[in-house]
Amino acid sequence: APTIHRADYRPLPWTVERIDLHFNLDPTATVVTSRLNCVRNPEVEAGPLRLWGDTLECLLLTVDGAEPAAAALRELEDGLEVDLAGERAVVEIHTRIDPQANTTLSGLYLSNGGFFTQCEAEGFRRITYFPDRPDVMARYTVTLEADRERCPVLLSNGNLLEQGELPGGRHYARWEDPFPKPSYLFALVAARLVVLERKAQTASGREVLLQVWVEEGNLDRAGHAMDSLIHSMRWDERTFGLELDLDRFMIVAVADFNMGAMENKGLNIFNTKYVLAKPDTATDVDYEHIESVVAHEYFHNWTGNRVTCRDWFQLTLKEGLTVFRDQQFSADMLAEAAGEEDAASARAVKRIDDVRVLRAAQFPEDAGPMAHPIRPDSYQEINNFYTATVYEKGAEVIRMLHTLLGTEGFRNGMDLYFSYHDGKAVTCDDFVDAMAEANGRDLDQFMRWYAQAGTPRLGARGEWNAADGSYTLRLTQHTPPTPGQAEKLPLVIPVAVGLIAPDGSDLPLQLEGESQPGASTRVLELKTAEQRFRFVGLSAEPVPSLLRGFSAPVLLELEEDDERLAFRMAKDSDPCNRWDAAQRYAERVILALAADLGQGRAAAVPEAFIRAFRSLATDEALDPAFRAQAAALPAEGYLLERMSPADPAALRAALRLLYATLGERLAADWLALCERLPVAGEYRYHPADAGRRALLNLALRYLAAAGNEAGLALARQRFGAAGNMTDRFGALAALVQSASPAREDALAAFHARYKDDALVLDKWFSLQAGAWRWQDDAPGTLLRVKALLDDAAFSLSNPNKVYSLLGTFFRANPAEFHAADGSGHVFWADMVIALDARNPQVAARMARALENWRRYTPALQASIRPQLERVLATKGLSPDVSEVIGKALQ
Ligand code: B3K
Ligand code: ZN
Repeated sequence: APTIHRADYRPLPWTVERIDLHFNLDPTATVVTSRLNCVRNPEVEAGPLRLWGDTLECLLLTVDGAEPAAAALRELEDGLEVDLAGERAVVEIHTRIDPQANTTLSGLYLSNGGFFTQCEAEGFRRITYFPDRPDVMARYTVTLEADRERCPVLLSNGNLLEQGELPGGRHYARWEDPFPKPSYLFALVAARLVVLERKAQTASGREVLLQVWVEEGNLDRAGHAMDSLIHSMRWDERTFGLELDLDRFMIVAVADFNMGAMENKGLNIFNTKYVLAKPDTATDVDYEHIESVVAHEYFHNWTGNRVTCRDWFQLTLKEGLTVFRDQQFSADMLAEAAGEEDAASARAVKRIDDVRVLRAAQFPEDAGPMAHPIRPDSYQEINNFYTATVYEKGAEVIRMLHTLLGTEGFRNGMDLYFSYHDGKAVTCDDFVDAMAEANGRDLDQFMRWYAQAGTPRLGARGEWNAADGSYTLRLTQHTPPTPGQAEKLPLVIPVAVGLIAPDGSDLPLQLEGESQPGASTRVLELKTAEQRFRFVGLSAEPVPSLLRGFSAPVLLELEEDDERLAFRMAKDSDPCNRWDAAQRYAERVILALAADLGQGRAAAVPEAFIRAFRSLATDEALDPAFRAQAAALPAEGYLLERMSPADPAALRAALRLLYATLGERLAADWLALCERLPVAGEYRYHPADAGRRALLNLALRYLAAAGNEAGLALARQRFGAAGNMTDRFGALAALVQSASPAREDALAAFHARYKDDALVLDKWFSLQAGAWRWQDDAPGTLLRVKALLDDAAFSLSNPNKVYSLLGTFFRANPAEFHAADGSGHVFWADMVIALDARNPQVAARMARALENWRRYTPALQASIRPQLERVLATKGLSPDVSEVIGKALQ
């Protein structure tokens, strides 16, 4: 596939002011009529109207009512070109499409008999010919016509103008969106659905209608999404002064969906996974995700829709910013629920979640063949760039701006951004310029965060001068080379620092040249390759606590011995760094165990680590949610990244040993926790309760891993008696991740209970795909995964099923996936090829599971390479998969 470059962006000579769409919906032959009011862009050199189209059958095209001369209409590989005269023209196009044959879930497709659309990034061109670029913002009117039986509900963006009956059992609805929008935000839904609705008032007193549309039988699972929507509205009004701009806001749940959700103007379409929840079917984590995805899509209404991206290279303009906004929202929701006393801990727990995702998903991406800046310079397939880098690292970049400018400065920058760019399609520079102008700051060097790929290394060394009570912190930075970027320039890195006294208290910080000490955490700005900061007036040698709150998306390289890590685990006043000290200590222990076990040497968990771990996990002064974070080991994906060469089998052996040791040595503590933590009364989604459930389930997990009889009995008992999914699933997960034969009965009982519930079955598939081997002679997980492919509830056509079974196996079970006989790699290639024929986006996601293959042991590389080559040689391979594999093999 050809490579598209950011530098090649040119505005189009013709844009569209209004579009009038008419859909005659039919499962196999939908006719789309489109009338475009085209306007010449006076600022651009004259040229034809460019229309993109993909898998369309063109029935008719007229310009101002007449068919154009043959020479004025040219067919291109990916669409059409039409010569237009003058300043304005009306172009009418009729196309026929086949929604039923559309298995890509991009464009117009069928799910459970209903019609749904997904247009971002380039799905609209699969519906009709159009200048399908985000910088073409048009006003839409849409008429939907469909069979009344099959599709009693007809929805599109904006406001409903009219609806009525038609002959032949058909009916219609006409919608109008008052705001100009790019085509990627178009949506329609025509299906058999029921609605939960509420009226709400906006801050300025306008009444708005809020709707959550779901399939019949799911109304009792729509309440949490509705509550989340209302909370999101209130938060955006309060935090950024941003109000809902439409009279009606709809969320629709659909079972077949490539991603989490989509922010179409006024008509958000969601994967059912991020809408439906009731205590019996959804875990605390599901509730949390629903709240944050609903918020994310709602926040896009301003950051993405009102102000959109000029081109797809600017994707992080809306995604990084909107992820940052949803992270802040979730932290505020948690803090509010926790109450004043526990608010800081609640925020830290959320921040730790964010950091975990970044380290487990984004750091490996940034170290592999797909590494790219948050604003990429080129791509072959834009759908491959909805990445952890664009989203999560993008959010970290926005967070650094927030840190550097302060809450008020950031808000002023946002206000200025909207005042300049509302209704426009803009670039990341426009955003940062507004921040700079509103704050009177020069952010030119900061822009390098948008341009450079790779995880920067932050080096730190402290020097204590007892004679004058000063401590000099020497900070260095260095970003390793990434594909296409050998040299990197120094970044602006905000480093939040604290200095801890020997008794564990924070020392007041006074930099050389300052007249008096200030706060106990302050943000240093590292701007060059190396910089020194001298703290004065100290009475004793401090222990530095760096990057508090994870103030920058970097890898901190600081030499700390075990005692110092244990000290910070126990004393650091910054909860994120307390957690991080525990992670670093665990990482060190695990990698040492893996090295020993990999070499066939005897290995044992150091006593000092067990002691430090135990004090933290059992510290009753700490909130259970935080202890659950502190007691959870670093993600396997992150650890593999820290291992050279990556040896999944040795890593797994180390983790098994560590789980079993911690389970056994702390058995009495875990059992005591299981007595103390159960939440009485009816289930409610509340962070305090969720924290207790999380810690209890983790305790069960350690006990089960150790084969502790009392623990296993408790897991069985809690599984049987559970009153909600969090308890039931937690107990089941503990059983599945153990050598206990009880896991099979429990899995069967779980299946029997939920056999008709697609979302719960996803959990059942995923648990089995993620299962470790707890006995060396047990059959490999691959056998189970293969058998589950034939399960009646499984389907390669449903992304949720693919992600649960195959995604979990390929991405979250490295030791089983990379079994030494190479069977996992052959299976991976078979699956990627099979998926690619149906749904390239889903296939590409699975394909990415092997992109970092060069980091593995030589034996694994030798087994992986032929499979990569086999996939690449497949006839008709999509650009999606071919970009991923091509880059992996480069
Ligand atoms: N903007 C969509 C993602 C679309 C992905 C297209 N392959 C969801 C979101 O980020 O909110
Ligand atoms: Zn988004």
